[in-house]
This record gives sequence, structure tokens and C-alpha cells, in this order.
Amino acid sequence: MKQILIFGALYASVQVYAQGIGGIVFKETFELDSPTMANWSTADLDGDSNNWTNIAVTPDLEAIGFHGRVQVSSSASLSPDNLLISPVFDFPPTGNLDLSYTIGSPSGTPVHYAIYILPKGTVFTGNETPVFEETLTPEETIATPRNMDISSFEGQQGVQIYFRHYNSTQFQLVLDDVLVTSDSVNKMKASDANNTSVKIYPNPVANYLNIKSDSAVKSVKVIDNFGNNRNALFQDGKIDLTNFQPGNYTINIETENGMISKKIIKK
Ligand SMILES: [Ca+2]
Ligand SMILES: [Ca+2]
Repeated sequence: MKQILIFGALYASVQVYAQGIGGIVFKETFELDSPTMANWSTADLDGDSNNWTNIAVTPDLEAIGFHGRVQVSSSASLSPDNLLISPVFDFPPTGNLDLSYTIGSPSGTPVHYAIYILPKGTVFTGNETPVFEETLTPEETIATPRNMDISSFEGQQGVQIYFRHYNSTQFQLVLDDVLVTSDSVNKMKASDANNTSVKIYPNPVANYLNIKSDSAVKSVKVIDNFGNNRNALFQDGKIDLTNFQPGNYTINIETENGMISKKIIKK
């Protein structure tokens, strides 16, 4: 039986930014003194009674670089489907929004997760389109910082961020230090953080997808509709998609200035 567990006031709106001023839009440390901690909720979609929980790091988590308190999604069945849902908050109307967090797993790979940004009150079905998803590589099972541009959500009122540990054959996912910023405290220059600094073409694509980026591309991942990380050759600024089935794919491009996610259609 599926069960939705709600902790705290799910729809309590949290106003943590000064409108029109750059800075911190939302911050969560998952520590006991965090004022927003009580407003997170979880949903155990696979119904195995294992879910996201807030814990003080254990020695195995300390060993992979986590400190203090963290959120851990666990599963007994090795087929987790656990949702962690942020408090409701508003994105400021302007200003290069940036989402960062730290992610990892003590249980090895492949650990898969997705992030959704949805209007408050959404009845989650699993068919929503993630803003980002990935399967961690063996090197990324340690506490790994992630940083991505979410400026397309500028001005949206009453939204929640969902972290979904699913489609994964590993039983633990660890999350800490969720931070949404605008403009001034952004770690990147605005021009670099903006989506336009990475261009992909053609889209739809037949064989080779070109990637043009202002900053050096560190890695490229191609994720299919089922959330699987597909091996694709990235060479000379091109991804070879010749042997891919037609359909929708997500391209996650990690540059020196952060992670950018793009949707493409393979013809
Ligand atoms: Ca579960
Ligand atoms: Ca923490």
C-alpha cells in the first residue's frame, strides 16, 4: 500500500528572501537548528516503509565527506522510490537562479535520482518532467557538490523542490546543504550561469549533437526517458547519437561553472 507521510506544515509558505535583492532564496542545512527543517515532507512511493530520514552522519557517511546532519533515503528492496519535498517558497522575479546541493551514496553505484520543481499541491504521479536527473558515477559516490542554473523558474510563486531517489539499484542516497540563490551570492558570474552560455544544436538531432560552451565542458551524460544513463561518445564538441533510438533524451552537461540540463529529441 502506498502511503504519504506528511511531516510538518506542507503548505506553510517560507519567505526567506528579500524581494528584488539578490541573495539566498532558500537554504536548508538539515541541522537541528534549521528553521525550515520542520516544513519538509516525504512520500514513500514504493511503500516499503523505508524513506528519507534525517540523521546525524554515521562513520560510513563521515568517511565519504558528509558532516553534521543529512537526509538519507534508504530502501530494503533495492528498488527505492522515495520523495523528499521542500517547503513551499517563491522564486524572485529576476536574477539568475541557481540550485546547489551535496549528494552521494555510501552504497556504491548505480545510484539514480531526479529533481523536480513543481507548483505546491501537485499530486505527484511520477510522470512529471524532472529539471535534472542523473546516475552517480563511482567517483561521485563521495559527497559531491552539484550546481545548476534554474533561471527558467524566475518569478514562479508557491513552488516546491522534490528530490526523488528511484530507478536505482542501490539502497542509499545522501543529501545535504540545499541552497537556492539569485544574482549576488551566485558562485558563478551571471553570464556563465545563464543557460545561453551552453548551446546545443541541431535539435531535433539526427546523428551528431554539437555542444558549444563558454566554459570548458568537464563531462556529458545522456539520460533516456527511463532515467538510464546511456553511454555516448563525446568528442570534438559533439555527442555521437547515431545508434540511439528515436525519442526524448536529457543531456546533462557539466562545465567548469556548473551543471546544465537540456532536453533533446533524437529523430
Ligand atoms: Ca520506500
Ligand atoms: Ca547538514
